[in-house]
Amino acid sequence: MYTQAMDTMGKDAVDGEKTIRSAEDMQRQQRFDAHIDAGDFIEAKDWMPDNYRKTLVRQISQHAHSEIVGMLPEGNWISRAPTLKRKAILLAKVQDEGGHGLYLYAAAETLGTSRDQMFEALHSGKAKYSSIFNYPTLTWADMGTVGWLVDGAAIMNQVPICRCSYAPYARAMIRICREESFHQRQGFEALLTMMKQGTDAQKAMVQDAVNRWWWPSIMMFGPPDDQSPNSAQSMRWGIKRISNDELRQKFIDATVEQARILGVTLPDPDLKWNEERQAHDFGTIDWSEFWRVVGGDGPCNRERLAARVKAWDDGAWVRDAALAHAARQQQVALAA
Ligand code: BYC
Repeated sequence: MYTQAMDTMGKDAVDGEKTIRSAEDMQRQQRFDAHIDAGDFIEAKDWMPDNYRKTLVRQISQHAHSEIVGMLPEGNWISRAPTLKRKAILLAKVQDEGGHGLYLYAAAETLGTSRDQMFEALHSGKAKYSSIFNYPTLTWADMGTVGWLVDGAAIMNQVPICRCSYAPYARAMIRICREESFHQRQGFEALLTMMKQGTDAQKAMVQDAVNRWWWPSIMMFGPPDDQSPNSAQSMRWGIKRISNDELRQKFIDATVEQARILGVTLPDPDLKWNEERQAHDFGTIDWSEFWRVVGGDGPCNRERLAARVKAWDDGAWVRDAALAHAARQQQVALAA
């Protein structure tokens, strides 16, 4: 029930192209390939291969679920934010994440999948969402750290998706990235305040949060390229523009300097500049932890899914009322 181990909505998408059945199909396929090769965008009304569609539904729906589940660890702190200003910022951020989920569900719907199908996949435990949201937010410093590292990793991963070949996804990502950029900065600023003006206990709280979030954040980019079954085809289709490992490296390189400004230590003794590579070397990532969390056995997988299912069940009366109201409005319009 709680596993993220598969997403039936498009799992077979990665196994190659659908068999081409007719000369007309072949022409469409050639036109599609030519568009992709030219770097053109594909719109919802355009013909596309089944597996391209399924891969997009898989990725976009997982992305939407991540935004919605991602509201939970932060929502936990709205009532406990230390000042009114921090509460207002956090509230706005969590609302933004809800909005991102909606843009993304809407983008996935353009591919012919209903929102109910996507929710059903999430609630039944079939669909994946980002591993990062299965970790607990234990202190207020976690809020700043999630903004700085988690939103920072999200932006690094998502900016290239603004150039994804599927136009409705790319358009949604442009707005999302602008907002994520604000989220990352507010997280960094919250930590900077604690590190520069805080007590020793507050500084220790920040360091502890960074120690706990660093490795899960660099796992967010997904498995290493040579163990990423979807990458080659998604890169060929222009869905992914930059590989998991390249993005992870860019994130690490950008974050080291920010950590220095904050005055925190990143918890990796092997992290050091490599002059030859012009990049940072870093320690071994515990991929068994990543796969355990993705497989449903992280610290908070059960709690997160139970919270989503409860929210869905508790909201049933709102959906029923909205449908009843819409039906009545339609009756009134017909009678007029
Ligand atoms: N967690 O072949 P790969 C946010 C799965 S929202 C869980 O490399 P792909 C934010 C992957 O799905 C963050 N599962 O896959 C929100 C695949 O399994 P399936 C979410 C992961 O798709 C609120 C298998 O591992 N961002 O940042 O080529 C507040 C093999 O991987 C993860 C997005 O969703 C993971 N971390 O590449 C703050 C961005 N990584 O599906 C922040 C859009 C991999 O074959 N998505 N898996 O069963 C992507 O860019 C790509 O889907 C990924 C994975 C880079 C994540």
